[in-house]
Amino acid sequence: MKYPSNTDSMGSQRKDSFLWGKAPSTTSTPSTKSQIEVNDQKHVILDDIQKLRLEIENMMTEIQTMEDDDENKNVMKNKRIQCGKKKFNMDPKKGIQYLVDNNLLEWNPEAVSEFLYKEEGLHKTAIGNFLGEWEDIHLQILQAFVDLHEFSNLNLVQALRQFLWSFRLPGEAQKIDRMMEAFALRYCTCNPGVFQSTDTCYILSFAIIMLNTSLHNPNVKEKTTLERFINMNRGINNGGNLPDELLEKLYESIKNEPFKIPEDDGNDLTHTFFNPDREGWLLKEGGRIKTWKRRWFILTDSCLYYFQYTTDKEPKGIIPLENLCVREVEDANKQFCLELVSPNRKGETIKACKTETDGRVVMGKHQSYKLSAASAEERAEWIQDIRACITKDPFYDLVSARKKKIISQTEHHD
Ligand code: 4IP
Repeated sequence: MKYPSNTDSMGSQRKDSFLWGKAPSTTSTPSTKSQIEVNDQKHVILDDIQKLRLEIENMMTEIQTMEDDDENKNVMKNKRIQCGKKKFNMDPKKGIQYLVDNNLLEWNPEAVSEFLYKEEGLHKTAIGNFLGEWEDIHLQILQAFVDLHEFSNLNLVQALRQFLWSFRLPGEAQKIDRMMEAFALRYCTCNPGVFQSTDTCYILSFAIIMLNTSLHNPNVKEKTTLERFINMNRGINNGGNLPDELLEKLYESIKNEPFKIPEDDGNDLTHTFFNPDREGWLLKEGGRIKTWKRRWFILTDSCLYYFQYTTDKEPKGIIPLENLCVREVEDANKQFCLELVSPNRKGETIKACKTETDGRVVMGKHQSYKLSAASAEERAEWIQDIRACITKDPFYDLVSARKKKIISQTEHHD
């Protein structure tokens, strides 16, 4: 930084009269030698003061500029963060990429997981999708994210409540598997000795999630009893049983208070726990009276639910897909038709339920469900997703795989 020079071109010191309030007399001549010395001293001090003044003034200007810049910088930075968050909610990977590119986030598991865990305004569905990616770095981020949860001295239901509130579980079985595996590992690390193995914790966690659906999903008519819950979990502790008191406590906890599930992306999923496998408009032909009705279909939990409006809480009808098959079918009046039929019992009424206009819930009367999609692509996607649902219930598959693993391990030890 350059300061104004305090010496003139002749090298002599400039005298600053301003500081003294009045101009030094140019006519008076010092009468004695000591007076000359005092005057000289006075001028040196004057110069020093002036120098300091200028220095302070310059510094003030500099600080002011810096403050203005900082303010601008902060405003810009906040705007970029907001923009990154919006991008994240639309496309998690792109959002994180944007934040990293703009030096707003470090690209390492700790920094990213902390961002996902603490930052406000992120959609929990987007967090779930990002954490569920299979690349190595995502697995590390998932690990770091789970490690941010403190589960010490919490029972399994309390820990699950915390965990399942911090993001929304994606619908894909493999992603759920990875997340629940990481959860079980973390829970067992925080609470050593509660379970014989992380597999036990994993299986019981699923049993609790399913119990939650059973007890609080209005569409599940047959509610799991405590006795059944205990029976379901026999032998999962590496061949041994978990204490009945523990299971009873967990059961009561879920019964008294369902899991609070994040719903931040506008989807109405109050009737189900996980993301639907597919949802969209389809035309449906009536069972007895063959009129076509436009209905909003949701495919989830191996069932097809249909609603009159997307915002309806109660479905008009539910078609359990168990024992059904789906195929393309031609129709004289409608394009892109697909049909749900019972392959073994042709001509029989399909097991389903519907709500009559007076509100009564009755058995469906369809021998087949004929649906019409908006395009050939949509029809193909519906068929593919329905087939995937019929052949595979991810939760039961995941749990039964773990149970088999435990059984084979115990047999191996015996
Ligand atoms: C009705 O026709 C609707 O298509 C119903 O669909 C359908 O019930 C009825 O089938 C059918 O008779 P109208 O409205 O012209 O009377 P939705 O309930 O979606 O309104 P499904 O069983 O398809 O829900 P049946 O089988 O109840 O007669």
